[in-house]
Amino acid sequence: MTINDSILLNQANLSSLPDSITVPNYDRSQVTAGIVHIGVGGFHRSHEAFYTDDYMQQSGDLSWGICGVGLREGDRKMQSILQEQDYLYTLVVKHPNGQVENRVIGCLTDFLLSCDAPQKVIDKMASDETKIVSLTITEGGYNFNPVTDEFDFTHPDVVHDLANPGSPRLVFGYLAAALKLRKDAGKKPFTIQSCDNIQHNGNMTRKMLLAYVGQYDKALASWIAEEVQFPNAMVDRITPATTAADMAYLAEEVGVKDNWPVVCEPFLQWIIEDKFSDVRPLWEQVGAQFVADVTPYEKMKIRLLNAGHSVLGILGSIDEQETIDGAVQEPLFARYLRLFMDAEVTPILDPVEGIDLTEYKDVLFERFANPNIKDNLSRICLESSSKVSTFLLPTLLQNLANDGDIACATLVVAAWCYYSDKQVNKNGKALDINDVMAADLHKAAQQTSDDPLAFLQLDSIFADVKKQPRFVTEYKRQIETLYAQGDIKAQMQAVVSQ
Ligand code: CS2
Repeated sequence: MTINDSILLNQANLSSLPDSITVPNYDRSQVTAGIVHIGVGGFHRSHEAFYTDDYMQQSGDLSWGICGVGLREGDRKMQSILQEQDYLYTLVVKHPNGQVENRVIGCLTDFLLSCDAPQKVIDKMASDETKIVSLTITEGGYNFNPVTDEFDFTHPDVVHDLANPGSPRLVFGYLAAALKLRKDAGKKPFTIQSCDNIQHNGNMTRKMLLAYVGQYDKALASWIAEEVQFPNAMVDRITPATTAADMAYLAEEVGVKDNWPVVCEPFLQWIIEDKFSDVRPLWEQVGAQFVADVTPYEKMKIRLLNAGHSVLGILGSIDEQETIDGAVQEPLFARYLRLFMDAEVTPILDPVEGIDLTEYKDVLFERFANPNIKDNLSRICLESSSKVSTFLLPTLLQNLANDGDIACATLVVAAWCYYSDKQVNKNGKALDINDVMAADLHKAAQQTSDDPLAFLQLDSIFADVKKQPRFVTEYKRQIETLYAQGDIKAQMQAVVSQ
């Protein structure tokens, strides 16, 4: 089949799609949007949207459509592609054995861009239909200082939003404006549901929103504190960035022309605290787990999976690895990662009911090794300044306090400095670095030859760890060797052989 023979994905063509692709079994014209979701990236579309679509398929309860919202100009491309496809997209689930499941997800009902129509976004969130506002705005989107965990009022967008409450740029301005409309109308609030990889993501959202609102409207802040629920949740499904090859596969082998499908692994998990401001979808009917306290699950996942990704991402990038599966199939990278998980993370995890940690780690290795999920290291290293602070440094700090092992994590910090300074891999190939702090990271890292501890000057990241002499000594040793020899594998080998 050629791309010209493929059928364009849209509502009118749904019934003509090939049999090999599953399509929604519900009447999309009857769906109402009980959820407004901010940050419609690949992960939202493979995870919450998948669960919600599945729930509507199985229950027939059509009040859980999702209205997407983009807060950045960069979301325009996704918005216009999805709009052309009547908000339909294909989820391509790739198993390690080569089996592929293709399914059209139908629960997205609309997509608003806040930069075009801020009031429309606020009104949508405030409307009676909306029961949940969910978020995947990345770790950096919560605007907290990672060292103090306090709201960063110095951020230029926050200054803007406080002065322009009708057309905010950040999520907090939208949540605050919509909740104010609800409060003034005497209505119930919506639930605010974070789906980002932050420990206690609900508590963090609550704390940041209350700090922001408390700055200018104490009465609204008290109402939010009393009435709005922010369930913590652990979210999981590896979802690499969509590539041109993914679109070509759908067009040429399946016969569907989809301009922004999502590819993901079969594994998925969502563990949520059962506290909602109003009604919610019965996601437990389609595999989500509701628990009273999500703390041990989220810590396990973030410190093993997400930190494990960063370990492979940063070390692998300065070597010559391109993808997570490629890196984990190299024995040295696999041994290093396992040592990090066993010696530095496992000792600080609390027991998790129903989960055998050894098995959990074995499954993580299988997931990372899935040869059909080409998860590029440039995606993994995207916004490393937030990821390292959230996924890795808390483990390092806990081990420093407990006299635990720190060699693996410390070498990753040294490697991150080298990566930020050189910006090329060991073969001289330019690294694709995307980080709001990229310029600061580069500037600090560049001074390493004169001062081996220069990178640690970045207080918003390292203020706590750099106070620890044991860390500083180990970091200095690692960074001096790295700058003298430029051989990351030799240093990884030395760590695993210790
Ligand atoms: C990754 C996550 O962004 C990252 O660094 O670790 O996107 C990861 O793939 C997901 O959290 C998996 O659930």
